[in-house]
Amino acid sequence: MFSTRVTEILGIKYPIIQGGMAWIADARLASAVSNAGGLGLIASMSAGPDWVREQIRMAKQLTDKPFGVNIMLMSPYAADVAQVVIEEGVKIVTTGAGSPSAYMKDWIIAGIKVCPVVASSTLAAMMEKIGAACVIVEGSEAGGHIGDLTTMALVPQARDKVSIPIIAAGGIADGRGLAAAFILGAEGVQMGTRFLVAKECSIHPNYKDKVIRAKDTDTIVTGRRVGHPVRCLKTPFSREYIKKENSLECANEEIEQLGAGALRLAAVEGDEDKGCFMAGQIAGLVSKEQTAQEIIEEIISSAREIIVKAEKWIKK
Ligand code: TUI
Repeated sequence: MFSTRVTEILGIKYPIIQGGMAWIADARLASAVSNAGGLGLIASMSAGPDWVREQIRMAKQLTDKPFGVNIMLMSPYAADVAQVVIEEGVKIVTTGAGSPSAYMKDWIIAGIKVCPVVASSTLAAMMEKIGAACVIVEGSEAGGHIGDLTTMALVPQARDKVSIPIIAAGGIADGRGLAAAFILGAEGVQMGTRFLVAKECSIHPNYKDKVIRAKDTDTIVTGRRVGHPVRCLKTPFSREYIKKENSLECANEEIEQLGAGALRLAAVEGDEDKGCFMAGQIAGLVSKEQTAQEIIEEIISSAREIIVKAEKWIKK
């Protein structure tokens, strides 16, 4: 056990949540993480409400442990999926890339524990006010769509603004990250990049390979100009994207067009030229494929050891 308010609220053994990665987080990955004692999430961005419903039903077959659904609020299907989670009796919902306020009342009435992802302490406080069970605060080290603040700056500032438990995300991939997050004021962590290389993660082998080979400086942020900053691995595609973003001759529409579908091309096709391989700055630390259970157990035992021995850092 590694009990915190987060494990108690979510009904899980360890305070480790798997990121709801679009086009990536399906029933297979979510159930593996949940079976290992963490919280697995199914991402809803990938397809429409029918796909999500099917994945929820599949996850119910694959695990008897709690799992959740992540709703990407910029998705054209967000409102439909918001309804599907109620119909299917999902117990935990996380949201990203916006405010879930329009759906909160219905979800709370349905008994759903809502954990929004936010990128500022102001929004964290707002989420508490509208009934969030926990808040996931995500620093800009994270992969995918990001805000401006780093995890190091964001977690303690959010801690001072809310009473509900904080789950830290962005730049966390091992026991040191978990221990550090606790010291900053979090009571759980969410990890995406580390779970990209889980054996149960069905992304294309090229994607896993790129994450495993990445070093600390191998991610960049695309999409700042069009207001959708996305952290991904440096590839011919992302370098070209940045070049076009920096070019005055290139219209915003052309830039938006370039990004459309690129995540699917990376995750499903492993397309090295046109794919957008989203990953966090911590990718350099991720060095091998392991089962979700191996990942979680390694992180928990390492964090436990670090926390117990923490006083060694002060000589006197
Ligand atoms: O949502 C994510 N990460 C994502 S979503 C995604 S799919 C996508 N693909 C192409 C372009 C854009 C997205 C890939 N990665 N993380 C959670 C997250 N939420 N990070 C930051 C935020 C956030 C940002 C602003 C949450 C709320 C927010 O509020 C703004 C507002 O509406 O006030």
